This record gives sequence, structure tokens and C-alpha cells, in this order.
Amino acid sequence: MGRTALRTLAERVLDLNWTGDHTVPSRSLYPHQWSWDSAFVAIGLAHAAPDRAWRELESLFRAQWADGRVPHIVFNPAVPEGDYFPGPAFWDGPTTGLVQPPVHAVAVREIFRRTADRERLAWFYPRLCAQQAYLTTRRDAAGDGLVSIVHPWESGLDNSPSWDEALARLPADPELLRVHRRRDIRVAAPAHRPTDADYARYLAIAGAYRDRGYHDDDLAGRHGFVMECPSFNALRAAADIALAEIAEELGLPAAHHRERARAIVSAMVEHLFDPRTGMFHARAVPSGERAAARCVNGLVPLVLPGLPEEIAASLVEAATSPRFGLGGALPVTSYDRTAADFDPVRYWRGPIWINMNWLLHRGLLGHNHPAPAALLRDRMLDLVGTGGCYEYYHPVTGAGLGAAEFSWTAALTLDLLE
Ligand code: 2M8
Repeated sequence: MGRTALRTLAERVLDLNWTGDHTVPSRSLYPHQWSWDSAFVAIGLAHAAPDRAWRELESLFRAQWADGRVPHIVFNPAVPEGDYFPGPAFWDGPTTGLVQPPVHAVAVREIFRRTADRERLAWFYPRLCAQQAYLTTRRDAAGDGLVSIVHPWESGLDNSPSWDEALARLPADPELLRVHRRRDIRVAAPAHRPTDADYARYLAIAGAYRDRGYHDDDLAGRHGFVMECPSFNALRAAADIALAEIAEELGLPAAHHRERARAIVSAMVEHLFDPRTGMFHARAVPSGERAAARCVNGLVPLVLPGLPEEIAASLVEAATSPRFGLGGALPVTSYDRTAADFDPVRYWRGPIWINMNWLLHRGLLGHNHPAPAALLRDRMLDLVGTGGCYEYYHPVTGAGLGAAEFSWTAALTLDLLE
């Protein structure tokens, strides 16, 4: 498909999924507003419909909690409860109490670059700072300067092998799935989604957090799933770099943002980088055990400009190895292709995701690898151009998997076309 046709296709998907004040990830599987999806969508809309890009994030931040957290799903009250599970009845409120990776400051900076709308930038700045403050003060469960997630859903990489060891220690109560019926596997192929055992654990962890009123006191001592995710923390440091630029634009002090970004990068290198694998790994709190699996979230820290060059070089080497296939016929996989349990169709356990590759593309450019960056961009555009804007793609055939007409794939395609 030619580049103009691809742009038209991507814009059409975003139009289709626009509800009037936000974009749903996909009409079929995800009929509400998701936090990091909206950030990626806004980055694409900044090119095609900048006013809509602002409105996308404004609607999300209107749902920000008093403690600063930006919820991972904002439920649309017009959507019937049965259209998504777990919906508002499970969470006991108009949003979930979980968060997702904070890509929003980067998105706001991108929209501002294209609109120069200083008034809207000034509206977002304190809200983005409150989002970071929540993560910094309430979610540093290990006290090591890194944010902990309290649910696999918070990583955005739901069933990534990064969480296998931690989840295996928790009971998978099948009763929960008798009480609550999954909707996703009625809309998508069950083999392409997390398993029932995964979902039983997801519900148990979310229910425990909800039953404590979504409090973050003593997470390490009281909560069953507390993990430091490398991509979540990298995106949080990237947010501080974007916030520094936003603060400067508004004539406000910026040094504390840069300082915090530097501190996060040092803590990540100290606690999450494994020199033996040459990449970052998720880490359990309080045990400090690093997950053995090599997953794409361990490559995403390449987006950080402040990463020591030898570490950036080792990430590029790991990404280029047969494990992830950078530079090959298709973009990078979500999991190590050579792992015995690599699964080409099951969600975050093998398939190719455009948002992860878009982040790696930025990282390659930032660390001065223009040739592999250009090749990766072409591979992504070919994949979307051939298959359409799918949620994820088969790592051998390139066939589209999961939801068709998926918003962030469309949005990031628009950004790559610029
Ligand atoms: C997926 O996660 C949701 C739960 O949040 C689900 O499976 O129902 C993930 O891919 C996540 O990263 C994404 O934000 C969400 C909506 O696209 O779907």
C-alpha cells in the first residue's frame, strides 16, 4: 500500500474509534478509554487533527484522581456493563484504580510542538506533575527510586512472561471465573488472549487492591503482586524529560525534572539491568529477584537519552540478535523468539506490537542508529500497509491478530509517516 493510502487508512481508523471526546482502542474489544492508548493516539492525532489530540488527553485528565493517579481505564457510562469485563461494577467506580505507563507528558509535548497552544500546555503541566508525584511518592514500594506496579495490567503488557514467576506464586481460583464471565474470549480468539488461569489471578489481585480502597500503604508487605517494570520506569523518566521541556516553555524551573530523570536512569541501571543478558528485566518487590524472561519491556529503556552509551549499545545488540530480530524481515517481537515458550499468537508472549517498536525506533534515533531506525520504520509501515491496523501481528507470517482497526497502531503509523 502506498504511503498516501496508508495515511488515509490510519486516519479512517481513528475517525471510526472517536467518540466525541476520546478514542476507544477498538470498538469490538475495548469500548472505553484507556490511559496509555490515549497518549499514543494523541501523538498520532497531533498530525491529523490537533484539536482532537488535546481533547483526547483533556478527557482523560478530567478523570485524574485527587491523589494524582491517572486511571488506566475511564469507563464510558453510555456503554452497557456487559460490553467489557471487568467493568465499573467490578471496580466500584467510574474508573479503575490502576494506572498505566505515563506516556502523556511526551504526548503533550508532541501536540504542543504542532500547535504552540501555550494555554493548553499550562493546563496540563500541573496535572502531569501530579501524575508523576503520585508515582514517585506512593509507588516506590522498594524505596529504591523505582515505581512498582501492583497489577500486570499496569504494565500494559498484560500476560508478558515478565510476570510469570510472580504470578505462579499466587493461587488461580477458578471460582472467580465462574462468578465473573470473561467477555474478551467471546470477541477474540481464546488462543490469542491470556489464559483463564491468568485471568483468575488478574481478578484476585485487582480485587485485593480494590478491597483496600486502592491504598498504597505498605504495598511490599501487604500486596500479592509488586513488580518494577523496566518499560514503565523508562517511560516515567522520559516523562520527566518532557516535563523539563514543558516547564522551560512555560518559563518555570525545570532542573528538578532533569534531576529525577537522571536518578531514575541510575536506579534502573543499578537494579534492573542484567549484564549477562545485556538487557533490562522486571524485578519483584520485596524479594529483589529479577525475572529471567527476556521481554521487549527490557529493550524499551533505549528511549532514554541519558542511558550510558555502553548500555544503549548492549540493548541494540540484544534487539538485533535472533531473539528479537531487529533488522530482519519483520519488526521486533514482544518476547524472545528462541524461548521454549515463545507463542506466536498469544498477546504479549510473542506477537509484534507497533507501540513497542515505535518506542524502539525513537530510541535508535536518539542513540544515533539512523540506518536500523529507518529499516525498522519501513518494516512497521509495510506490516500495517499489508495487514491493516491490527492490535498485534504474527511474528512469522506478519498476519494481523487481535482487534482489527486498532487505534494506537493507526496513530503511531501517522507519526511514522511524518
Ligand atoms: C490490553 O489490556 C486490557 C486491560 O487493561 C485488556 O486486555 O482488556 C493491553 O494490551 C493494554 O496495554 C492496552 O492498554 C489495553 C487496551 O488497548 O488492552
